[in-house]
Amino acid sequence: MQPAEMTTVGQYLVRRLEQVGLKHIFGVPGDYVLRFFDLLEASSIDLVVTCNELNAGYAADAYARLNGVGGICLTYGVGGFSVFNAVAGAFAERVPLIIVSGGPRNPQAPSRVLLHHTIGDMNLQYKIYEHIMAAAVILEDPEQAPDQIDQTIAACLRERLPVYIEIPMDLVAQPCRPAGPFTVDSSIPSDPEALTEAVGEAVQMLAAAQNPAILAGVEVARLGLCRELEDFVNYTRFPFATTILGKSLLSERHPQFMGVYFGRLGPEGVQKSVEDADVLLCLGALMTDINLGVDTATHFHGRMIVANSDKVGIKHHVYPQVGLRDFIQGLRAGLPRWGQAGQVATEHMALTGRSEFSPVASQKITLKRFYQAVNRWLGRHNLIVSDTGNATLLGASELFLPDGVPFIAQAFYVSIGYALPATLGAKLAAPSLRPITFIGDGALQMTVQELSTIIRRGLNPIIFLMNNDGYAIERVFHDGPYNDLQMWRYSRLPEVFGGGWGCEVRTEGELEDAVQQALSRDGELAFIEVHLDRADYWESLLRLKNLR
Ligand SMILES: Cc1ncc(C[n+]2csc(CCOP(=O)(O)OP(=O)(O)O)c2C)c(N)n1
Ligand SMILES: [Mg+2]
Repeated sequence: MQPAEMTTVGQYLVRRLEQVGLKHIFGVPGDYVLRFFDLLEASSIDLVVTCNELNAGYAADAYARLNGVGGICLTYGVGGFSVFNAVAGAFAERVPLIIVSGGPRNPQAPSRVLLHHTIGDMNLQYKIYEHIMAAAVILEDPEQAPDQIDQTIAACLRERLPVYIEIPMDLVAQPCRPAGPFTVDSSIPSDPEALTEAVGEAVQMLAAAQNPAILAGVEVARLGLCRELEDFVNYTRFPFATTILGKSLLSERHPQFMGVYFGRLGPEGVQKSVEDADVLLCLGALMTDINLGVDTATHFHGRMIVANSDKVGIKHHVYPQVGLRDFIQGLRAGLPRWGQAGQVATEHMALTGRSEFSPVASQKITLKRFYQAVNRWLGRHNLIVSDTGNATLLGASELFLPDGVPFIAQAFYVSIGYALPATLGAKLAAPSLRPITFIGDGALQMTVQELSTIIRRGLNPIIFLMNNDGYAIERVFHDGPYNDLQMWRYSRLPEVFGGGWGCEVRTEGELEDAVQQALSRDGELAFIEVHLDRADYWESLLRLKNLR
């Protein structure tokens, strides 16, 4: 090949990252990755340097949930190991992430000294990551590198899971063939016989059902099947709920929408409607304890059809190799319409609907009324980010969202501290939307530094810091001094980090004023500390505790 037709391994990788749709990548520099960082700086990709790698991971995760794919770039060892928890969360929740790590040197080249950021074994980071990846590779040979890069990125897009590419620092500038066009067939092929049998059995069950219902989950969004699901719901007229991880997949104002199913952790009415179904059709719902409200839904397996991205389980047996898209299309073609249209009383609307709430100025804020208050002014130009905790996920899951408002929460892996860096990633992925973020005081203390990057980039989320003086959700289950936190002067944080506007509120009147201020300051961060009673627990949490 003539030199003019060559590129470098580093440039090849950057080009592929551009081609799959990364407009931003999150990371922290270090010497093993600096040359690659230079290439990113010279590309169309905006390199977002976060305060630490864990935060880069959470930011990229949220970015990927909205953009379809996200990217992280970091140095070896100190960077790679720091981001591990965020990547494990992405793996658990099926988030497509491309992790690019610098490497000390080509592992083929021997060294007689121990290298910094390593503990001796040069393959250790790769070996650890391999377990939480659709594919992982250490690039070693410039001739093979292009194919290895392509195969690894294709696995990310096809399987909607993280992948790991380690690029040794001495390989970045080595010549390789140029990057041509790149397309990935990300459809999941079905075994025709398994598909026909699975559809046949499911149609039979659903056609005979008196009281069927759909439980839709996050894989529908990951696989880009929201339109198909909507059409299916409209056609069948079956009532539907979503899991918490799948919240806002479809319009929450749809007349057949029953609410967000969270088992015992959610509203009793929604729990009853879902669990009373004589056939429950689960579409793209991950069968996790949290999605199912810890332990409630496991006992109706005999009435369940569980279709995931690449298999269908009916009652107690499984059809492998059945793609979700094909299965929904098969059901759509085979099922008669259900007779009883539009009869679902939307439990959800009754709980948090706009009309119910009017603030009482001097009344102390309670959790339940806080989320009702928020619901009055949410609009289509918002996106919701929630952390995990008594004062956050349990309340945010009950918001009655306007159509198309994304809901981002790590609602299965539930690593606290996710929401603040996720706010950064989500805002960069959807710049026209203003994030509304709910974070517990415990969660904030984990990743608070990312306020700095949010301010540095001039982003405008409205962040509610839900201050209940400690790890409330843990207190419910088992209390001890370890659930206490140092009390910070949270509302002063914008000042500490150098921008935005902060305040603290205790009453409904103060909350109303703060929200008006935040809305009028449309172009900057608003940080509102909400003081709550220590013992302001959701009833559902207390119910769950009593059953344990
Ligand atoms: C990274 C991480 N460490 C520990 C936990 C265990 N954990 C779950 S919830 C929680 C407390 C959350 O406290 P806070 O954010 O203040 O929310 P609250 O329940 O008080 O509303 C902890 C420590 C976790 N989920 N993730
Ligand atoms: Mg708390």
